Amino acid sequence: MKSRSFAGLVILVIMALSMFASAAFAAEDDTKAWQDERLQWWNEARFGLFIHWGIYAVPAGTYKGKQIGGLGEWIMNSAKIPVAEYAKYAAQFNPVKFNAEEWVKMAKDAGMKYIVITAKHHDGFAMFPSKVSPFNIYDATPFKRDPLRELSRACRAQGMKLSFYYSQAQDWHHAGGAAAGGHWDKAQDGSMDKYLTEIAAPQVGEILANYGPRVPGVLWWDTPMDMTKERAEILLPQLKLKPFAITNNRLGGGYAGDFDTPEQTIPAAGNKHRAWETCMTMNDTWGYKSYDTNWKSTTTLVRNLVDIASKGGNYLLNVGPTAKGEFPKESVKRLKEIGQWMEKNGKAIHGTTASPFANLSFNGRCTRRGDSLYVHVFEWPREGVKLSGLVTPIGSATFLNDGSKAEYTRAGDAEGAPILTIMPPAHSDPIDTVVELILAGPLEVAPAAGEKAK
Ligand code: FHN
Repeated sequence: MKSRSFAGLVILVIMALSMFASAAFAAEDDTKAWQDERLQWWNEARFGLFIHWGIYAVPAGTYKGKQIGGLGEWIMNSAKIPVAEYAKYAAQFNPVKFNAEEWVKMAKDAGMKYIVITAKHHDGFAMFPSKVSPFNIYDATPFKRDPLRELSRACRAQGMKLSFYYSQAQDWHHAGGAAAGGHWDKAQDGSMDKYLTEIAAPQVGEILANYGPRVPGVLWWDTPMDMTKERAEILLPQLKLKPFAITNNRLGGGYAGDFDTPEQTIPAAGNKHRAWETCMTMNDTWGYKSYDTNWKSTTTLVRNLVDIASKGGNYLLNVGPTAKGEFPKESVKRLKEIGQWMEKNGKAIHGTTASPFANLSFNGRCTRRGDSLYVHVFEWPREGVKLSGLVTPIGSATFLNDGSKAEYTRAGDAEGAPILTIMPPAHSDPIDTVVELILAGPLEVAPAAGEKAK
């Protein structure tokens, strides 16, 4: 065979194979087994950092001298700021204090295993150099850097998964983008299909293609306003670039994605059939607002994480950095304190699954990893905590905060159901003292106290 026709054949074969490869990952061909594989690292992570960062950090909640109600990142919509006027904040956005290594380290030290950052929020501003629209951090600000690239390098170096949030439907800058409450500036009017085809889809392509083979770990869609099945299908082909990227349930058009996203709330019970992640602010806003001081305590944040893990979910906790590129000091403090708790107790969170007990008689939670149980006690009764229904004998019981052995007794209640009493520790942790129970056999829980564990 002549070399030119051989080369032609090779190209044809490669083209055919690549067509087959991408067709193989079409959404409708996805399988439960692939989904489980995709979700494996995410399920083990249990704890991630959400970062809402954009030019809305410049006004930081104040427009024309007035404090604007609502979320910081919504200021353009809430104050009905004209498109051209809002765009001027870009020129003032110069986050010279931004340090990707420090951000990633703060997340890592807090025990977080992944970061989800806003690549583009509803204001339409891309936090990466985009060839699709000049309204981006490289072309429109004096900063001239790509925070997503810097974060992807820092995450790779520190073993953190990097993920991207992308507001696919709402876009208050580009013509045709959706806007809650309707457009307020003629510049916003236009065809949504055109916007999706010419701005959103290619930008999604950019963030999927440009940051390394494993980035993004998650593609986090948001507010599927006016998204139909046909419109979702304008974006979906881009996912073939990263078939193992996990997606959430906010694409719209009937696409369920890989996990559900309760927002600012923790469901009363977990969901055995669907992965889920509670996203939550540390104060009341996602994007930075200089005067939002309603901070949750570290105790609340840790107990939220424990509550969520005990129901088999993930906690995505938000930080809204300033326009200078710093985490608010209140967030830094809380991340540090969470990290101090996680340093000792992280094994009771990472890689755990939901509690096998339907109910607990004390103020606390239970998480499980295989044949180990982690009993989280928020408040110790003097007479100890009683765990009823655990049939399996115990090999060892240890307090994770100081490594000391826990004293316990076993008895049966009037109906003969087993009751384990664990006595209070010498050093309790006011946030949550964890007792690690290593079981002497496969976990068995009496059905009366919970569902029979498999
Ligand atoms: O409108 C957004 C909001 O600004 C923020 O990004 C949250 C995070 O989940 N999502 C939307 C509201 O559901």
